[in-house]
Parts: sequence; structure tokens; C-alpha cells
Amino acid sequence: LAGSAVLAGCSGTAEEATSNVAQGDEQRPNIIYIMSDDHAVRALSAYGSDLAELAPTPNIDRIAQNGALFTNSFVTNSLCGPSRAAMFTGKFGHKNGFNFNGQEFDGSQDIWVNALHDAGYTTAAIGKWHINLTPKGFKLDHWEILNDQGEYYNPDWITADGVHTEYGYTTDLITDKTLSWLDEQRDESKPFALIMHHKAPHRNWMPAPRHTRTFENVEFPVPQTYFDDWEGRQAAAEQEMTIYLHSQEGHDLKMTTGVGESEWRQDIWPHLFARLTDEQRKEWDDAYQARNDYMNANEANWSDEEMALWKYQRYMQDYLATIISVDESVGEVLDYLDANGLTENTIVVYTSDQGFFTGEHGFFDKRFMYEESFRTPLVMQYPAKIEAGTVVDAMVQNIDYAPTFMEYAGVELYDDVDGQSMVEVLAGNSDQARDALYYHFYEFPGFHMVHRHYGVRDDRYKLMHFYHPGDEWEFYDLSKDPLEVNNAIDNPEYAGEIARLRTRLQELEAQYAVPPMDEWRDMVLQEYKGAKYKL
Ligand code: SGN
Ligand code: CA
Repeated sequence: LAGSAVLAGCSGTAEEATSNVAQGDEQRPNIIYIMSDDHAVRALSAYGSDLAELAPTPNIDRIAQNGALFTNSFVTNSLCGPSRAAMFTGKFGHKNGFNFNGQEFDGSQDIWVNALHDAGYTTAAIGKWHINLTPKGFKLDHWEILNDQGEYYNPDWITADGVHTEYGYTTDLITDKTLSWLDEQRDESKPFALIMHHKAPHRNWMPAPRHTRTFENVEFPVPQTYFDDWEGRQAAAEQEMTIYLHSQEGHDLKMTTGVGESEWRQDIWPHLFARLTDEQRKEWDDAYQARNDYMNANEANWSDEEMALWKYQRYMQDYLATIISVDESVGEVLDYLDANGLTENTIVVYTSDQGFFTGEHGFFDKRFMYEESFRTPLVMQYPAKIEAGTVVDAMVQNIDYAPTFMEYAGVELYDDVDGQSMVEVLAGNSDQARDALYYHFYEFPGFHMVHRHYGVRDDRYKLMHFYHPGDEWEFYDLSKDPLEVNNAIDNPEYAGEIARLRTRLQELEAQYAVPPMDEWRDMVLQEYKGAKYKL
């Protein structure tokens, strides 16, 4: 019944949509929203980092060349579920109700995909979902989603018909399903909005068989802060996401128990490798054997520091190898659009649910409001409206996608949206660009034990408050301390700036109607006890 009401509700507008499509210049754009999981800005070559030449992403870079590269793109809460909820609603977690992984997303609220569907778009979602087990409340004409976090090999898929397993490498399967929907299944009389969400390059960084050895002889540059002592930063000192202290030698780093052995060391989640067929596992063992034998033969002579550096290289080799498949996937989608005359009028976005640490401060994972995880890559092409080679330096946030898509699609924006459309900054007009960003991370206790914190960042300074556990403030002058190693909260030289940012933070809390901290702390604690995953 609900389904037919939805269909009846949009049949009127579907005709308009069809006529729009026929009207040439007036036609509404298609949207392909591609989001990967945990893709660091440093690992996308269009940003020109120290990895750009060693591990290029030529296809994702094509989007930036055809359209826009955002140099200051941020999230609201550097964690998967909350990022997705913010992106779908255009609202902060305290409004959309989703603040940590494992909560249930309320699909009855305003969602841009649904607004477009109501306006006559055909919609689909393929890949990782992770805000509910099924897309409850979403108006999707087609969906095939991974089970929860999703598996890299032979994954389970959830569809309207239930759960089934498919043989293959997940990134490739997502690409195939996307192309098949575009080419064979969608209603071509309507503009489309397609959500394509990759599992990769999320932990535990399992590359495709064809890429397991791509970087085996590459030595990646080690971040200056890899051996950070976290002095003056209590939350940083108390996290559990340091590559050489907290990654699992088997599960994460694919280290074996001895020379000639193929058994993994520590792997507390063996179900992931258990999914591989014997043949796939053999390919893996062969790919890693020589490197693991070398490590096992020499380990006894290595210092702790040498081992920490070896682990960094192994981590980077696998992490970046999973990104090659994501890049290939993007290339296939762009090629499909080119070959089918769809490029001009299709918005293609590539982003990640958040940034990621690639050894900075010694870390993997995200969560912190430090630059590497607070920032997320963002490129967007729409040849009909966005000039090729555009560079947007204005600060944008993942709550801005909803209003942007709605504006481009000519759909009226629903109420109480926190984000702002990026259409103006994309056209080169940054008059209305925001001057400061609000951030809030809630998931403590949780994986990696990053303390709860919130904060404000402007184009030069950052102020953060870690409030649970503890009560610590951090302040950085990003122009002088871009690596965020000198907490200047007690530096009298900055007293004026700190006071100014404290005020700006309060103003943002008022603007976004953030509940008062005391209420908030209690509310989160209560809600957290009810979360699906007990941590
Ligand atoms: C898993 C990972 C964590 C990661 C969370 C959240 N462990 O639990 O390292 O922080 O996901 O990631 S894993 O080894 O089991 O993959 S998120 O991107 O979904 O928020
Ligand atoms: Ca993520």
C-alpha cells in the first residue's frame, strides 16, 4: 500500500520529468553520487600529495579535470553512519538523529533522494549502506546493498528479495551492478539519481587479486609525525588506532606466523578471510609469501622502530591497492556516460564518507577533528553547468550535498537544512561561503577509543573540546602548525584568537540548534546504550 501511494504520488510529476528531458537545455541533470569509504585526501592524486605519483588515481582525477576540485571539503562527524546520514539529509546528527555507527536511521525524515523521486526521478542505490540493514523509508526504484560493513570478497547482498552471496571482488561487483542498472534496468524516460557506495578502501584493506602485488616493491613516504609523542594532546595519546600498536598483525597487516607458513598471526575476525574460496586463498598466500617470509626471517634483528616502519609500508601497500579498484570503477562509469552521450547532463560526484589517517600521528582510522580525518576528498563534474578545471577553495561540508543536488534538480529545498548549496561557489562566487565549520564526534566508548569532542575551524584556526572522557581543549594555528602537533591552548599569544573562536563556536551552536552540552551528554549516553552494536 505504501509503495503504491508513493508511485501514485509521483505519476503526475513523472510526465513533467519526461517532457523536461525532451527539452534540451531545460533538461534536469542526472546524478551519480559515488562515495567510497575511508579514502584519505592524501590518496587521491588530483590533490597532488606526496603519494600522487606513486599511487595515482587517474580516473577520479578525470572528474576534477572535467569539473571541479574542492580543496576544502569537510565532514560533520568523521564516521561512516553519521556521515551518510548527514549527506542524505543535509543536517547535523543532532537533528537527523544519527550520531554513531549502529544506530537506526529514521528514514521517514526529509531525504534528498526521496525529494527527487517525488519530483519524477528514478532512483537506485548500490553498495555499502550501513545506516540500517535495509533502506527503510528510502524511495528507491532499485537497491542492492552490502550487509552492514560489507565484505571484500564473495560478499552478502541484501535486496528486496532477501540475502544472497555472490562470488567475486566487491568493488568490481558494485561496478558491474551499477553499469547493469544504468544500461539495462533503469527507466530511460526519467532523469536518474544513482547512489554508488563502495566498501573500499575500508579496513581490513583487502586488494583485488590483480592488485595484491602492485605496490610490493614501492616504498611510500613516511609522514613526519609517524612517531608523534602526542605531547599536550591527551585524547591523541589515549586512542587505540596507532598502526604499530593497535593494528592486528593478521587481520590488518596479513602477517604470517613464520617462514614458509601461510597461517595469519592475530585475526580476531576470522570470518572475513574465511569467505575466500580455497583458490582465492591460495592466490593470496602466493602473493604475500615472499614478503612475509622475508619479514619472518628478519624480524628478530629489527628494532621496534624498524618493525613500526615495516608495518607502515604493509598498511600503505594494501590500503592504496584497494583504491586502484575504486579508481578503475570510476573510470568504467565515466566511460559508460561518454559512450552513451550522458556525460554533458550528468552530475558525477566522487567523495568519501570521511578522510582517513595514513600514518599521520602514527594513526590509521579517522574520528578526530584533525585535518586528515576531518577533510574528505570531493570532486564533481557537470559539464553543462560546471566549467572544466574549476577549483573551489571555499569550505564546504557533507551537509551541503543535499541542497546542491536539489538546487541543480530544480526541486524545492525542505525545511531546517543545515547545509548550504554549493552551486554559487561552483560558479566562482564565494560571497556567501561559510567562514567557519562546526564538528562533533560522539562515539565513545567505541572502536579506537577516540574521546568525544566538538569544535570549530575557520580558514586559519581550530579550537576543539574533548569532553568525554576528560575535559581538554586544543587550539591550533594551521598556518604555522599544519601538522597539529603544538596544542597552543595555553599560549598567551593566541588568547585573543581563542576567545574569538569560543564565541564563534557558541554562535554556530545557536545557529544549528545544538542541544546544551549537559543535556547532550546525558542524551548520548542514554541513546548509546540502545545502539544495535554493544561496544
Ligand atoms: C570497523 C573497523 C574499525 C572502524 C569501524 C568504523 N574494524 O569496526 O576500524 O573504525 O569499522 O568504520 S574492522 O577491522 O572490523 O573493519 S566506518 O567507516 O564504518 O565508520
Ligand atoms: Ca568510513
